[in-house]
Amino acid sequence: MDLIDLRSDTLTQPTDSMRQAMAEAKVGDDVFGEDPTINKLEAVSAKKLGKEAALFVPSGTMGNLISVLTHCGRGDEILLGDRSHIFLNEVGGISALGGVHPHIVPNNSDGTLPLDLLEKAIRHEELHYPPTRLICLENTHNYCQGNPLTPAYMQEVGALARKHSLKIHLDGARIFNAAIALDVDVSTLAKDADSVIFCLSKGLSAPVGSLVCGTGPFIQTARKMRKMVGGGMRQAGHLAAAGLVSLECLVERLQEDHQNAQELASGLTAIKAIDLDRENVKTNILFFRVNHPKIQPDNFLKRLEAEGIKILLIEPGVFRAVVHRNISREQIRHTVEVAKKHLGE
Ligand code: TLP
Repeated sequence: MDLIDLRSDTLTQPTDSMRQAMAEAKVGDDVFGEDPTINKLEAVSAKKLGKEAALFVPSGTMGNLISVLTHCGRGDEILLGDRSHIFLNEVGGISALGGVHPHIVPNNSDGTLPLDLLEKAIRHEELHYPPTRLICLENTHNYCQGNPLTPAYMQEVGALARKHSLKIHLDGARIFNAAIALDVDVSTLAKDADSVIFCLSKGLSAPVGSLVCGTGPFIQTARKMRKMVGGGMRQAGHLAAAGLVSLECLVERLQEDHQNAQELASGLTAIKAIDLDRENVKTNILFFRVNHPKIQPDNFLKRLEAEGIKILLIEPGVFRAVVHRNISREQIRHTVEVAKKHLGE
């Protein structure tokens, strides 16, 4: 059996039709705004997300950074979850490069931020305080087991933001997974956010790329920020061509990944030594712990690797497995069998 790589959905390989579209793409210099394939991807993305405009960027990390830089100036404060990707996994870029102060609010286990704590965290005008400008949310919420935030929750945060004249940025790296899981249009999830990023390079299988979406003026400034951080690409239409295939052909199939994640969750939950919150597996991401008297987490990882299965030990004692297009139902079943072999029934 081929390697079963469950470390991330970023590992998806491009499809044959993507490779063909990349080879045949009409391209131009995007810094001059002259790459027709990028222009098309930006227009399609903006329309899908229900925003006026969009900007193609190399990565989700850069998309989030550019969005925060566009909303905030040096010394401004943003509110974000203590489990959010921007806070945990983006090298502190918003502070290091933007001088933006992160004010963290503890995430609920479903990835939401408690509204009362969020409101309490908003600063009033006072000599000693940095001004609060922005609330950042994440959908699906990676470190909260890929949980999708609902339109109702987005609306509540939207109302809170408007009440306090704050903006909302949504890290929607996996927003299409959220839309599929909740059976809503992606634009419904984006509606209350002033800016949204989404990634093509995760479950949607494109090799590279993310989009920042927002109002026309926001994207105009974001384009300048992209240039500033060195993200102005040239004939990147070859990459955008793959992204168009993602959006046209690979969104609906995310459902398959969610079903396979259910199968994996149900198989792993049946193993006594595995502690997994099965009810809260809603998309393609599973988190679990292994409580075995003789097998320590590092050792479990090594045993799986020796059998051609890779997962991540994402924090001490906590494993993450992410299901994606290059993982078949048969590989899911095999993974469960291998886990059983080592941990017992
Ligand atoms: N997440 C990666 C790792 O960085 C953890 C993964 O394997 O899940 N927002 C969210 C919610 C993400 O999960 C990620 C990537 C990003 C932003 C950043 O995207 P890239 O990798 O394109 O910079």
